Amino acid sequence: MKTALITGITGQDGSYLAELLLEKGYKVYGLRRRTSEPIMTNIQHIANDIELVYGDLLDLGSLIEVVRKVQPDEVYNLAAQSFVATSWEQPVLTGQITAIGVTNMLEAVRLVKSDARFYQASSSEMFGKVVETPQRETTPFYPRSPYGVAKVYGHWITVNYRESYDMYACSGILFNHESPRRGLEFVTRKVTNAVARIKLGLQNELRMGNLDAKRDWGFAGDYVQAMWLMLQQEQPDDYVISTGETHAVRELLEVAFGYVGLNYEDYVVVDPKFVRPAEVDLLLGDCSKAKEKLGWELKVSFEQLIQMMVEEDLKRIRQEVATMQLS
Ligand code: NDP
Ligand code: GDR
Repeated sequence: MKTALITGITGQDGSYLAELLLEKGYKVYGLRRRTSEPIMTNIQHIANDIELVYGDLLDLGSLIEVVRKVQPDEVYNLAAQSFVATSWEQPVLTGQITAIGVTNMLEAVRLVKSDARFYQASSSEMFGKVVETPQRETTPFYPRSPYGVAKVYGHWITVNYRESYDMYACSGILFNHESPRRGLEFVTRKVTNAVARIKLGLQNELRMGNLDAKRDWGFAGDYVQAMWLMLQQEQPDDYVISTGETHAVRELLEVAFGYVGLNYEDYVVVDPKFVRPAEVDLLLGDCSKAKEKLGWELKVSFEQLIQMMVEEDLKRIRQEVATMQLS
């Protein structure tokens, strides 16, 4: 039985990855922070199958202790301050967690179990300003937010540990991926949650930022497969994971509102509060290397993804309303 350690297990990707590794027969450990609100909605359903260990990416000592205890064969470093908008409000903390946190995790692995395979959650936000389209592994980085800058650091330190210490360290450059477990602050979930609330008569307006930004949106369940595949190869390498399709935020609104028979223009208001100081205008990934070398495949289309998210939000909100009416 292989043992995996997942940082960021309470987040969207951590929960899907934990499910995948459990299916494959892994013993799964997840790093958890001591926080004031320990609900952990995304992993409640697998709480008995995984083991949670306390630690924080900001605290090297805690990570060393965790790696000593877990003795992982594979480490998936998914933890980050991952919301781009917040990275302007908390640029230093974002750098500490999303950049230096990667070095902390790599150091813990190097010092305690250097033969463990390491996955770093790199991001298409590293491409930032359009230099080349579609973006691929060789496209130069030009990050446009403190988050993007921190991810560039995390990416290169991972490459550097691979080259300096001969560690099996990979960096997955993942484009946006979404699911019903996506945080409510991210644009897809903000929209699908609002569509469900508007349809059920609980809300009548949705305030948004830049509707012209374009993203390459895939399904998180498909993307965690790629993370696992990257750690099963003979040689460590870096891969772009994307759908190869791009859609404007406006199209996301059309599809999500359209799915419940509504016109987004009747509800959406552009609010400067949600417009970012610098924007990434266009993301479109070329994942041909991952398809060819990893045999990775995409299963869920953009339309299916948005439909799945609207349906899940409708279901959850209907249940919440029913529970409130009963109590
Ligand atoms: P989430 O925001 O859903 O999850 C982030 C996770 O990081 C949470 O489990 C959070 O734990 C944890 N975390 C935050 N700070 C710390 C810390 N100091 N120490 C330990 N854990 C911490 O992110 P996603 O699941 O969407 O993304 C996973 C990773 O992939 C992130 O690194 C993200 O930047 C990256 N990425 C995501 C993409 C996407 O489209 N989803 C695309 C490309 C990259 P807690 O519950 O305690 O807050
Ligand atoms: P992103 O995702 O910044 O690409 O980072 P997000 O869903 O937050 O924004 C996508 C695009 O939508 C525009 N937008 C809005 N965004 C939000 N959140 N709220 C709004 O009201 C709104 N209106 C318009 C944004 O300006 C942006 O252009 C995500 C995160 O998961 C990162 O961690 C990850 O690395 C990248 O995807 C790839």
